[in-house]
Amino acid sequence: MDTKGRYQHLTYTDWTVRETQFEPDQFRYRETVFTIGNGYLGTRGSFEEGYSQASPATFIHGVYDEVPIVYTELANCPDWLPFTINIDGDRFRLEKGEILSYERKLDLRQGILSRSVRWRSPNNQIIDIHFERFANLADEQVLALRCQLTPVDFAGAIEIQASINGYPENQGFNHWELLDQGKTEAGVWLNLRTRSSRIQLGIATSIKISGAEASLQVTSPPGYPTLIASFLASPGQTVTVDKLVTVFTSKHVENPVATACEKLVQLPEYSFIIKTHSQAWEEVWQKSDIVIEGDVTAQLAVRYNLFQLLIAASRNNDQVSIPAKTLSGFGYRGHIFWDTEIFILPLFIYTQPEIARNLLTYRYHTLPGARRKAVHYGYKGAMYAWESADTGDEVTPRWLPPNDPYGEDIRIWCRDREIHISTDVVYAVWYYWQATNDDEWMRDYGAEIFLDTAVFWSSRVEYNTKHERYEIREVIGADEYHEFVHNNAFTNRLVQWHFEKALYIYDWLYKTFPDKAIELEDKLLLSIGRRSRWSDIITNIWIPYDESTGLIEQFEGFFQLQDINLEEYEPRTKSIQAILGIEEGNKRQVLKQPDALMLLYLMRQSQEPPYNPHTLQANWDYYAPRTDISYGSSLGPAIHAILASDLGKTAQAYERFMQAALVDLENVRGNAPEGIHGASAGGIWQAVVLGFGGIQMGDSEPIAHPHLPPGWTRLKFKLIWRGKWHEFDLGNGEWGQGDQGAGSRDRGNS
Ligand code: IFM
Repeated sequence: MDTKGRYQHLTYTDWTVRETQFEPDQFRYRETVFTIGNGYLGTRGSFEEGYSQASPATFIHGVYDEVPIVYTELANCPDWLPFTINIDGDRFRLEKGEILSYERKLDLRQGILSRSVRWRSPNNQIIDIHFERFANLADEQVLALRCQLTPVDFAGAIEIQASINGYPENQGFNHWELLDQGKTEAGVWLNLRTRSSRIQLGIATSIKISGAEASLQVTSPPGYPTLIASFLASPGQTVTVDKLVTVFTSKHVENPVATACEKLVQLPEYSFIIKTHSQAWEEVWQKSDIVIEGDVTAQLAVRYNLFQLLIAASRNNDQVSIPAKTLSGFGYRGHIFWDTEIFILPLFIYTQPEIARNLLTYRYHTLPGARRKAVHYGYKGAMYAWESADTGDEVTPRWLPPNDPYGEDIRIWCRDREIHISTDVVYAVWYYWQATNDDEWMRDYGAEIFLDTAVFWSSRVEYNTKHERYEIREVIGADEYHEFVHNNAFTNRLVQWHFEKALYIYDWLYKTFPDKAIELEDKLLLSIGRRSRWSDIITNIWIPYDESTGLIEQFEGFFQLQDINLEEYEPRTKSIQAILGIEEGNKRQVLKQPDALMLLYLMRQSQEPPYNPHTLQANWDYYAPRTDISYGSSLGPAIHAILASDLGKTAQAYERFMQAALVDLENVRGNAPEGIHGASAGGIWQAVVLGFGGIQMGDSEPIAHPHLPPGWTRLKFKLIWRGKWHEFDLGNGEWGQGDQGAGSRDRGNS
């Protein structure tokens, strides 16, 4: 903390995030920032020695367990980090003794978190301590932690304890029951099971000491198996302790504890594991890296956001998806939203399509849950959950307690009304297919998702006989400040688009895979009558849009609401909803996040109506000033950055972009402790590639129309389009010339 009570900012180089002071007040936010992972699990950046302010967590994809109110949540798994150091009776803790130097560093290129501390113990002995840890990207059930200890000015006895903590908590609730624990020649192990979902987890650990003769012991208090090593060290002598961990669950193997123990015995040396891990990262970055020259903060922040998504996406499991807070925090309980399909998927579709396919196949596996939801609400087909977890059933809480202890519980309507999710999913299915030409996947998975959600919409859309038009009533659009609206333009236009593409896919399937078409026709009851209703809806659904002015009315009656001037509320630190209350917010023309503009953004990709530069300008002018962009949803700023950039609004575009890019690194919204803002991170990829890089997917290949922020001298990235890689190496020219591409030094495609 400095003299004004502000915390010390992190420092950035191209590939590293550095913390140069220990800041006890920033514990939980920095734990989020220093999250590591490997697509199988994520581990928050808690310190090995443990602190009462800490909120350590390891989340493994798919390990959900029941919980009151929110139905199910990702269970915090046993903590593999505990590692204590005792020097001559003094236990190493940063708030005791004296910190003589300190640095914590996340190396994004290699996915390694490290910490170097020179510490004077209360007994006045100085020691250098270096920790490093990683979740192996090359072998995902393997975790590694190294601790190097070098006495500076003393010779003496050091004892270390390396443990597994079998009592992890989800904010006070422990999901695990201890089944058994034990030791083998290699190390110690724990066997646990989640209380309701009955998922078994086996975890085993070993230590290896080099640089000193050590005596080893095992102690096994229930649920906390521990390996203890004692040794003597003298000034300048470095002793290295390697703690290796293996972790399996019954979601993947039959006998997790046996598999964890067998795997532990077979593990190679730490140095070999880290080498294969780094190689795996090199391959990932080869595909997904973005190089920015001329702006080191933007460079690092972009890589940081990509890193957090790359560690959150499963490479080997198509039954799971990416939660809104990735695998990095307790926020939203590990539930999956439209954040994945609309915000995060493009990074994967265009740089690692096999991961995008996994993420979309999760939606195929959760169709049964979506069908149950449709039945529950009295509709047909598949109605996706606003918040989804392992089965696809709706897990949005119905009620949430207020912050005020005397307040009323708050009804959460998103589960009932925020139904655009069903089309958000197919939007991503469509673009995955366009980018990959993966006809087999479309035949086996995508088509069923597309068509059964169309069946849902066909039962949800209502015909208004008075106005002779189709309508969708009682919804929440993308803007969640208005919770009960009719004919939300965003929803209605996307549903129209959904039917257009569903009919196209149906015809394609019939021509290309007639057997599959017949199978789905029977399974989903796709009669001619049903399909002709789809065509009728396409022609006659009402989209509140004035072609003469280009202005979209967010929903029926929006323009009649009380207007607002957001500047009158400045300076502030809270959202408009927190200031006005839910009811009052509902009555004003104020948005939590882009809605009509979100529709234009989604249609911008294919330049379909109502997208055109004129409507974009008209709607920007109207809606941007009425959007609570800094305090509303974190999903907004990246989208505003792209649209502002399209409109030549240089300063605003960059400001919004950085607001999104630093949302977690600098805790811009104050809620980074709850976990990484996954959608915002995905929006960052889109802002750089589709926004500043101006990539348009033409019919044959992607083309850049760059308009880089001032100061960016180079922007370089790769995309894979229909099986062929395209490299873009763009330079800066005039800012804000739309898609003139001035100054581009696109070195062509290869
Ligand atoms: O999906 C979002 C929503 O759009 C705004 N509220 C938070 C959700 C999860 O990120």
